[in-house]
Amino acid sequence: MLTPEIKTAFESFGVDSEIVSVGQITAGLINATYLIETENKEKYILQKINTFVFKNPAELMENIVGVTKYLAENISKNGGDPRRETLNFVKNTNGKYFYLDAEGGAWRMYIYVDDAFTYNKAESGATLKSAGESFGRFMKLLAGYPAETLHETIVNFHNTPSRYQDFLKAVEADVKGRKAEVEAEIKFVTDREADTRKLTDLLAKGEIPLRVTHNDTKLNNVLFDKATNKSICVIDLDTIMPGLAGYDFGDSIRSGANAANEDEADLSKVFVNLEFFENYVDGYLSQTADSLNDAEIENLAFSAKLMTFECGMRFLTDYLNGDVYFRTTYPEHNIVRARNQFKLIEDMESNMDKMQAIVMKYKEKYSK
Ligand code: GN1
Ligand code: MG
Repeated sequence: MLTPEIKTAFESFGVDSEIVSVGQITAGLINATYLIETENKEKYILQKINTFVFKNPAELMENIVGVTKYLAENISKNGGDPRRETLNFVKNTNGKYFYLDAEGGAWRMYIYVDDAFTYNKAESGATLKSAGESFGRFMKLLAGYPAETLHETIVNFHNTPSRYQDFLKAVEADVKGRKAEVEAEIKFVTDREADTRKLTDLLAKGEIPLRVTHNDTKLNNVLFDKATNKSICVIDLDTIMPGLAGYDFGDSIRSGANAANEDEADLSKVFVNLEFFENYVDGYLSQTADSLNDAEIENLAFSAKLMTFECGMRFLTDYLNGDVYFRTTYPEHNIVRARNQFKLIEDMESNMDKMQAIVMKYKEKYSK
């Protein structure tokens, strides 16, 4: 599917080889992603950045290029392979790391990490453990990064109280007349309003710190090696910003410890897989137990519930707004996703004591 706009965008990066094939990767819900193979066998990922979601591609790419260069240096110092363990972006012939097309579309390109794959749904606990290690290591590697130089690519991205206000506005506006059919889901959200403030209150009181976080840690944002089945690196770096450890931990659990895909419509298949949860906690705390404070660790299990709540509420908000944010492939897609997340929350609520005990077990194991 080589369109003229893909060809022009690719050529603007000055690669000295012709395109032989283009495939679209549809796992992500925001940007348009293409795998480009060239005559000289090099493969690239070319992405059209969603500028409805990311208003300032220049600042976004400044964050990403800064962070990936920093990671590459540290990976090399530690004897790793920066061509596999982080993304490597290609400079455009305009001297920047992105290209603006005639319609104002913003494009960027990085070298494809070959012999790798992603999971939309985990198949074994080992996958979760490996993903937990990767996201834990990512946070640890970025502990020394100058956080004040990072731009806020989406303002209030994980500010759950502010997301709750957006939800209330969508209910009030009801632009698509869908409110009447989702009264039960609306009540599910308003019943849990008090939860929305818990982490932001702890931050305001200084009990948990801001860190450099990834903020979009769903399982399919980790690359796994085809040969070893181990995680190689984390991708989808658009939302790297100062954030809370719980955001990254929680969003991974929301996606990776769900026994089903996030858009599974059969809710009997949706529940928290406690074995997967334990494996992720093990991998994550093996890397981070020493750097996180007690309040951060004590709120990890709650963060899993909060991130599931926030995401479900965002799906419901988007459904009410007429599906303007997340990529959907059928009209009920967003409400199916919201119901799925709400079912997962109910299951987490009944298992919260067990989840908390698991976190405390690994805190004990890995704290020095
Ligand atoms: C989006 O880009 P992607 O598909 O990895 C979204 C996340 C949601 C996720 C739900 C920038 O992630 O916040 O949790 O969909 N990213 C953005 O699947 O909004
Ligand atoms: Mg993604």
